[in-house]
Amino acid sequence: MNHSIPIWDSAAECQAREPLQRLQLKRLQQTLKLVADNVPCYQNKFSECGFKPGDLHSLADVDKLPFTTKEDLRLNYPYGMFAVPLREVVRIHSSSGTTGKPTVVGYTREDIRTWTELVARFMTAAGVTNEDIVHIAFGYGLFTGAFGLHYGSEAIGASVIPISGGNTDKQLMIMQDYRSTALVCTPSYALTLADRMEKQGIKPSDLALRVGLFGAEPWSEQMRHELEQRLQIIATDNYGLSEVMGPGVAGECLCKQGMHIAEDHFLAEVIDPDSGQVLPEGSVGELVLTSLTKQAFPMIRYRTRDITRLRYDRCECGRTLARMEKTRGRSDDMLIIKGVNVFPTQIEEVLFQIEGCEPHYQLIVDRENNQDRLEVQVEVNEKIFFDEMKQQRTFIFEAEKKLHSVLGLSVKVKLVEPSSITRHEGKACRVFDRRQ
Ligand code: DLL
Repeated sequence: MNHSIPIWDSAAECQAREPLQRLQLKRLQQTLKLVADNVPCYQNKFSECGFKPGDLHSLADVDKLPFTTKEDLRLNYPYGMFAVPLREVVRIHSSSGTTGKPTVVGYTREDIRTWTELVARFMTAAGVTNEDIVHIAFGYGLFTGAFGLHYGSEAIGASVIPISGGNTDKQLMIMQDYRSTALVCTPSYALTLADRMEKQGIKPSDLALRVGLFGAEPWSEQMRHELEQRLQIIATDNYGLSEVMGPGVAGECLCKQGMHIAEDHFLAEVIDPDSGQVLPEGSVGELVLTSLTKQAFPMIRYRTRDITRLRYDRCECGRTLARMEKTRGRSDDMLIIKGVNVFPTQIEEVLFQIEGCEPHYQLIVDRENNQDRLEVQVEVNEKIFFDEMKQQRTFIFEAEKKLHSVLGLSVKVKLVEPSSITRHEGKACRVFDRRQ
């Protein structure tokens, strides 16, 4: 074990698999009893498939349990899935639903304690200590990002700057003056900050930043590289979703080889999104999560729609908890173009490898003469945009060729003026599907 890397809760994070699995089984049985006694949605689901909580004797039996989907949460809006009376709930958050009603999630005091611990775990894994000044640029509000990271930072003893989202110039002023060392936001907002710095002539050495804790949206390894170079930081990834808790479900250590899942609090499975079958270890598929300790809002086999792969080998940092690969995105974000599955992150990876490409792009999907058409609009540096046509043509040719070879699909690349694509303050929105 590498003792130079601090671990927040080594008893939990470095335990052997056998005791971990015993703990998971015990906690799963308790959770099943909790929902069977208190949540009508689960009572109905269990009776429909003839399952009784006492029937679960091993973790392998988990596939006998029904899935929970976002639709279940919508049907039980707002409080129907809560397993405790509201007087025991001390906090309510909501998912960032873009259509229809949001989903509502609740926390007991104990749930907040667990959440705080799990965020402190991954922040410590990313190298944050009580010496750090943590700059939280997630929007404070119903979104779980800001409050989650805020409580975790305080538990570590770091100094928190709850600046919240937006107002990029002020962010940069505070970052310089207060000497922020750890930046918390979405990767796309980190990029917006880097762009603004460049515009204002602020150099990374004018700031004290050394680490970024980025999450809440998919981002590629190329984007990581870009952020590390431009901000001169170590950029780490962390994952979570409000339905399951918020940030803290999984996070990277400094080895940056996948995000450690808090398996003592969540049981993770990977399934085939079409058949619902559990896939063998190491397969790419949809992540399904079951909460093992949550009180107010337990989730049984929640279909996250996020596509990833799990690995169970021991990490160089000494943690034994399984790791999930950077997610390629949600299966709902996956575009199907002329029958080919395309994730926006695949396009991002290709674009960022091309000389002169700026890290800002958007995807426009349309239908022409009954044929799907994907246009990739991308910003290029001023030199290419305002220079001779020849250079532009070369860029387009190279981008279209590389995209074709990675996606197996012809796409049209259009160069757009520097700074013309909307910058993001929260989660990026890069896909415009005009086929519907
Ligand atoms: O985004 C929770 C969060 C806040 C995670 C801050 C990390 C940091 P929701 O708004 O409910 O919750 O969105 C959850 O965002 O199902 C994924 O599709 C996506 N997502 C979250 N983290 C990552 C990540 C928060 N690191 C949805 N990589 C999830 C890729 C992510 N996608």
